[in-house]
Amino acid sequence: MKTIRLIAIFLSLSLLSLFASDIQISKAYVRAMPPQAKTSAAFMLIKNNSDKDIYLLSAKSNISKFAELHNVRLKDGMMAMYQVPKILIKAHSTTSLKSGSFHIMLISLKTKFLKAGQKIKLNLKFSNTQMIDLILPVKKITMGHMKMKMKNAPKCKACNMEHSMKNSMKKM
Ligand SMILES: [Cu+2]
Repeated sequence: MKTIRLIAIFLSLSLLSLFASDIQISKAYVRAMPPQAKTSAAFMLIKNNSDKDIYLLSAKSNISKFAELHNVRLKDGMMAMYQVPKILIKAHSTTSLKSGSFHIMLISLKTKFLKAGQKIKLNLKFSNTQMIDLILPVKKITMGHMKMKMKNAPKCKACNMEHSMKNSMKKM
């Protein structure tokens, strides 16, 4: 009984500390890549529990030389990604890092084969001085928008998949 009560206290304390932190990360993962791939990307939901806007300023990973903050835009009919200096997480809102939108680009992979089931480390730095260390699972992306692909659809450089322009436009 005593143990159970202790566990209960511990759980409620850790819940408290979760709610106390301004930034909360959920559904984080890294995209599995075929052997010899040089890049991958990390996706997640970033929630801002505070009354102030907070920016994600930088990322670092143990499996790549560089980790850049990226977004995606339509350029000359092609999905092109570009580096951004920071990613805004508005007060009391959630910013979604997802395929076809903001993402953390892992460049110059140190591992030869980033496959599903592996775990990688990611460190995130925010403008409120919060630092978050994450252990992310590597997952295969099975995307809904694969079903929506059209013939001759341009390849999205961020996710390396084809998706229909209509679908891409909606995401911009
Ligand atoms: Cu990118």
